[in-house]
Amino acid sequence: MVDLDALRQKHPEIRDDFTIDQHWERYGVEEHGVWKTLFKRQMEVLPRRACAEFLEGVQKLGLEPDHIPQFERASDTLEKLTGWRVVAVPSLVPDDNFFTHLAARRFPVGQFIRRPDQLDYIEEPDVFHDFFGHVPMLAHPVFADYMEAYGKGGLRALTQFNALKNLARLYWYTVEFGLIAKPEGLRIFGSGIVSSRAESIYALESPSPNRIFFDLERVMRTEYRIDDFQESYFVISSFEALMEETYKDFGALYKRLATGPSYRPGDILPSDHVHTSGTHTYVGGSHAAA
Ligand code: HBI
Ligand code: FE
Repeated sequence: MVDLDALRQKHPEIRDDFTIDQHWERYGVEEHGVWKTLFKRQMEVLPRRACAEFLEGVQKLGLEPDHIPQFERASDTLEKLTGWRVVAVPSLVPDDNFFTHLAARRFPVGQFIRRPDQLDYIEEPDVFHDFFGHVPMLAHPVFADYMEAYGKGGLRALTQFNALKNLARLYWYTVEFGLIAKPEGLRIFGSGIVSSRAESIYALESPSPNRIFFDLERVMRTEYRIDDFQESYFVISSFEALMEETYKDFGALYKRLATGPSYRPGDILPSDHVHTSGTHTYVGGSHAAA
């Protein structure tokens, strides 16, 4: 949960919408050095692993290898492409605030960057996870539409239905950890994967995880873990197909989701359209031989 007092303590200038000023001039050599190290590592593993749309986004935004981006300048470029802007936030913001920003085509990006001893994993989204992981995909018009629709859906899920949990799963298994099927093979678009060197390799090449073709209700019933690699990845056929999903009747869907099963992250169901089943798979609930 977000501790509002601590946040206001640390960022007295924080605004009602939880945005702060980036103060780009305050980043020191060490912080730009962490960006430089992470950027270089990722650009070594992402060609032939990240989808072309992500790599094109990095290029269109003119992301510099050696410096943390200037949000205002990058937003001017991004806004011309898809109407999105980036706003600086201290870290996680409350759900309703997050969705309100997305619905207005503003992407909240953590202003801080992880320390050199935290290169492989951090709990809270920092500027590298948020900007390098999320912002390049916002340069893609259809994905940019999906993210706005997600924000609007999030506000509805919060206010009209008690369906935040289901919607958070949809975000998790697409925006954060989504894969896409391309003629040349599976490619990554999820931010949690593209901002992690180890998971960029694991998600596509390890025999361990399941890779299951996307189904909206299946994803919204599937739990997820935040502290380890994913046990299952979901595969979309195109960003257009993902966008089409948002036209479905979510009211009826939420009603169905209020009852019925939730699935464990590693489950594979008889109804699943499986791309590859992992070595740890629970087939139909029983523990398959590893
Ligand atoms: N805040 N800054 C930030 N970034 C997020 O990704 C984020 C958030 N608050 C809430 C939230 N995500 C989740 O509730 C959604 O993913 C559902
Ligand atoms: Fe994220």
